[in-house]
Amino acid sequence: VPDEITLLKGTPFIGARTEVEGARVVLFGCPFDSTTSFRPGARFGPAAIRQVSDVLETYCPILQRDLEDIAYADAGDLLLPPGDSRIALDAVHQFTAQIVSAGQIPAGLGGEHLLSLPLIQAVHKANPDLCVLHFDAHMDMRTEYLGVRLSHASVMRHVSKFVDSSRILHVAQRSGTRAEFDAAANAGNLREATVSPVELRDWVGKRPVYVTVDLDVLDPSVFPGTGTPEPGGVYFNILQNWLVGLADCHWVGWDVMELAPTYDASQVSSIVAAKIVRTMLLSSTNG
Ligand SMILES: [Mn+2]
Repeated sequence: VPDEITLLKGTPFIGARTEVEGARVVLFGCPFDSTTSFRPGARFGPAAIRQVSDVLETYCPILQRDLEDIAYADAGDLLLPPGDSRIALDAVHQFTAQIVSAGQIPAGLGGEHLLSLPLIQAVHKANPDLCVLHFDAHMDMRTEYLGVRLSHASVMRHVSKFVDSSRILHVAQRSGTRAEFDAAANAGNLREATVSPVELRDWVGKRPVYVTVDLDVLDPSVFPGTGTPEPGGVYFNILQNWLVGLADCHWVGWDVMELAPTYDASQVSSIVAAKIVRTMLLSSTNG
């Protein structure tokens, strides 16, 4: 376990303050991709999201809300050691716990999806009645991947050890083992891509919600810049409408994971990721 948390400061996300104190939402980068099973590169995701974020307007005409009206900070990137998941997970957990104990909403920018685990753990500790919305192409419910238990293919399996399956909703998954899909069918906690924003909002209800977005939930034609692209995904507006529909819910944490910018020279994937971050900043602070 590292003695202290080290944050690397760069250009912040559009409109963000760099001072964490007093912010309602605290963005921070998790540049780590050591367990990525196919194509590495998600460690460069946080920097790419920030770099292109200036192309966005601060105003969202769908939500009719402006980033200028909310207090959010960009704390920078956590210094995470390549190749040691436990140290990386501990650092993310420690920093998330700090944010949560200050009454703020932690928002992680990935980085590989495994890093959602310590984020959700720290948020769950303060919110025992937490429910989790999981947008992803993949079930991520494997017990291990090639012998590795702490894998990005196992992240939701680990989450399900402390958040009951009835309080996890998997949305739009289209890739996984038969066992993963059978388990979700038995638990009744998988929704197809046709699920409406209202259905998702009603499922969350008044409970504190953590929203984890693995961006590969989007179709590779929309979002090719990722480590494990999976055809058959949703268009941008589908994902955005789901997130907009949650604007009146009680958000207590969220993340946007798995942008690997070097696989998309057009930078469209990075812009897609940045716009999803903007949407989640505005939706999570509507109340
Ligand atoms: Mn995935």
